[in-house]
Amino acid sequence: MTSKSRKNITVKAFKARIQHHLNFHAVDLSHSIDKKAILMAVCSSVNEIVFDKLQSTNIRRHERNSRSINYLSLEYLMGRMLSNNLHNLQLFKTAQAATKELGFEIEDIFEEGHDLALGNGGLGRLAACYLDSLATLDYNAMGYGIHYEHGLFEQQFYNNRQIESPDEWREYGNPWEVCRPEAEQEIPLYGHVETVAETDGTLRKVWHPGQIIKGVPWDVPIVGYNCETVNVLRLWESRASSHFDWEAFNAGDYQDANSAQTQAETISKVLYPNDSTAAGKELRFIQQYFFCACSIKDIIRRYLKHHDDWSQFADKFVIQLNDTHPTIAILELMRLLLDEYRFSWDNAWQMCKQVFAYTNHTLLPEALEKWSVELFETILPRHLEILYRINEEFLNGQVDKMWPGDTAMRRKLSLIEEGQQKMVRMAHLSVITSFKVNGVAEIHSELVKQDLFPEFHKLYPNKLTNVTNGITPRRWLKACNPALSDLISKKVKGDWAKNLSLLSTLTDYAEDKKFQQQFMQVKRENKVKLSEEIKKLTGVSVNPDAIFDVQIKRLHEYKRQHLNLLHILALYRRLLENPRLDINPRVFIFGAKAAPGYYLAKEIIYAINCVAEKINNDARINDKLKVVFLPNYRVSLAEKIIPAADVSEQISTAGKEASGTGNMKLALNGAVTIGTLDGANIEIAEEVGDDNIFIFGKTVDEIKALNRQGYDPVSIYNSEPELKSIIDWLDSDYFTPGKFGELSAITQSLLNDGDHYKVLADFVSYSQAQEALDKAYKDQAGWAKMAIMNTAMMGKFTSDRSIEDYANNIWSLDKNLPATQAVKL
Ligand code: Z57
Repeated sequence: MTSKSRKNITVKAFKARIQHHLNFHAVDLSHSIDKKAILMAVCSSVNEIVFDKLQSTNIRRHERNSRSINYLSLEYLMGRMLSNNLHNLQLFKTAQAATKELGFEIEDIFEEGHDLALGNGGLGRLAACYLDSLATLDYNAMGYGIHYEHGLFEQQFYNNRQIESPDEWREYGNPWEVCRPEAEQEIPLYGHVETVAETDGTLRKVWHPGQIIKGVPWDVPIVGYNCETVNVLRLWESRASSHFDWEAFNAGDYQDANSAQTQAETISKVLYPNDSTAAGKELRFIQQYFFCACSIKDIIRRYLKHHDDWSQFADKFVIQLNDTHPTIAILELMRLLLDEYRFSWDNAWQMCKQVFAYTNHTLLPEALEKWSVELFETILPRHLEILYRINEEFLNGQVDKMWPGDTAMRRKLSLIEEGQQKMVRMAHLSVITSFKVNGVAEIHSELVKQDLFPEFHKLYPNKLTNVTNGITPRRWLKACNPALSDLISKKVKGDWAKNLSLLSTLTDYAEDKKFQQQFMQVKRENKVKLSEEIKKLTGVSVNPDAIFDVQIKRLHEYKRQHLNLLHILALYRRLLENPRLDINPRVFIFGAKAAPGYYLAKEIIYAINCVAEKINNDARINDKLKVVFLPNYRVSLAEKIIPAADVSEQISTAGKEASGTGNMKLALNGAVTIGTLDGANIEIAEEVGDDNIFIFGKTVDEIKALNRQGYDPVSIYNSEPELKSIIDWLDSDYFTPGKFGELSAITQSLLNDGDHYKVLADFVSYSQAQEALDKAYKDQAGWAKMAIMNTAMMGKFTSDRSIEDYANNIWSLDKNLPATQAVKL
């Protein structure tokens, strides 16, 4: 099929295809069609086009032999696929009309789809946005990850507490993947290393693994927006290999054979639910190695299919490490080059230094991965030997040259941390090997240079750099907010979803009364829709004319959902003291999952739910305040909340949020940010201007100064009467009748445990910014102008810009020809 006939596919033809697939799924068309069946039939109809495009993309790629970017990530938070694929294929309206003729609203069909939740939060969603942009910009890109049987857990609330249950995303099959048995891999684990003397006297290392696991690839097609490209996300599933103990099986020892299989399948069973903390579990380490080894072997297989020597390898492949999670890929490439392909040490090391680049996503010490030497020794003995040699050459070479005889410096920079238990520092290995290391927002990248890796920055002055994160405007505006998209398209000429900076023409209308009214009318319609969803999910009725104030992100102390909670309590208290207090009605909307093992995060959820219950049922405050915590926050829920948000809460302790990306999504949809000078908030403020954002709180330097002076939260508690009474209130049984001290874990962390994230230090400033915001909302035209300016000035934060930054400054990708000039097939 040519691109022309694709574009012209009629409603009639598309409907016929859906019917064909319904037939194929043996659905009796004389009866009412089940929603799941129609979903599957629509997906199959779309897939006919998608896989056809995938084929021609592959042929084009092969002909051009272009350089490829290989993105290694433990997480991909894809969300639902159908709506996005329809938009990217320009098929949305056609599919909408075709399904309508079959008696369905397309939105209802989308609701039947399950999120692909193979990630935790920002890092995983960033990977998904980058895949969208890589395809849209027609870069030769491949994503590699794990085909988890269970993605991020589902969350419910029971008695105000979080309950987790397993994510069953493949329960009824996943239409968006295809198995590729021809590319499966065998992965060794455990065992020992033998030194063998060759006939010429040289020594060779042979790893005799104790176990072999099979990696089965599943390919998810990634459809570019309004272009010919379809790339692939390749996800590895673990299975018992054919080297599996059939002897034991045949000898009747079925139990043993079966348990080996169970063990093998355990590797890709479940995603670790921690965000910004290292799990430190043996199975997690094996997951990392398993997927890196599969991916590196697949990359080599793809290269050797078209080349008969290694001379072009570093020209044709660049490998991006998404955080330190895939760092072990470095040692696996070294091992294969040395032991399988018989490279000299120097040649193998040169090769590795040319192909890897690393993105750092956090400064939090608890997230910086370390694995015990002991674990390496048991599971990857050969990799440990290679690591030791890299370390030796690094310390005796570069480190000794820069800091001769400085043993303290050697200890500090070594790949091995000495101590009770020797640990391998994965970030150090990534930094010394990679040709570029980037942070994810300007301030974060500066802190990486100045505070996290100052010595590495001195050793390699051109290595550390910045690429500010971005989000795809296809999912995060065009698909999730059709009403605003239509309004924008009336004013903005050209394909703004492909060139987001075009939105800046909206600044011309920021003070246009009619446009302001239309813009706020769209916002109100979105708020009405969200109100219905809130009612459905929580039973709480909210007023669409209230301010919708949104904090949606993982639950973490550094993100300070409890600072938001303290301010809600302040408002509640003020209203009880003066029921006629002149504030805008406000609905506080939370969405957040807590890692199951993160005690305080779960206590914060519990506290917010308890306070919400009290406030929502208190007739004295005349519905001026509502608090809702929406359960099971995930990509598809974000797509409903974001278009309806008036206020975006981005209130992390300065220096702690590497970038944030939810901040960008909310601003793009016309929410006004209240935030600290942290992560990408700083760059958002630069774009929208100080008049269109509410900035509060201590700066990074002020937080550092506080730490130097010695921070004393108790003195703040004692000197701020309102804050004191709120904290005491939370400590009483007011929100948990009859149960005293039920919420004291939080107050203790603030008062007795040092208030690590400076909640009390920022409270007064936050409360003042909230007052200014409330006042600003009363000026309807002024608020509309701010909201419009936010949408208009988000051009910088498209993930297309981020990907062009990576392509130009890190990956050196050749710009592919526009698809219209592509070789006709
Ligand atoms: C994660 O979601 C992030 C960093 C991590 O180290 C891990 Br583990 C998970 C987040 C940051 O916290 C955000 O600030 C950032 O925007 C996001 O990664 C994408 O870079």
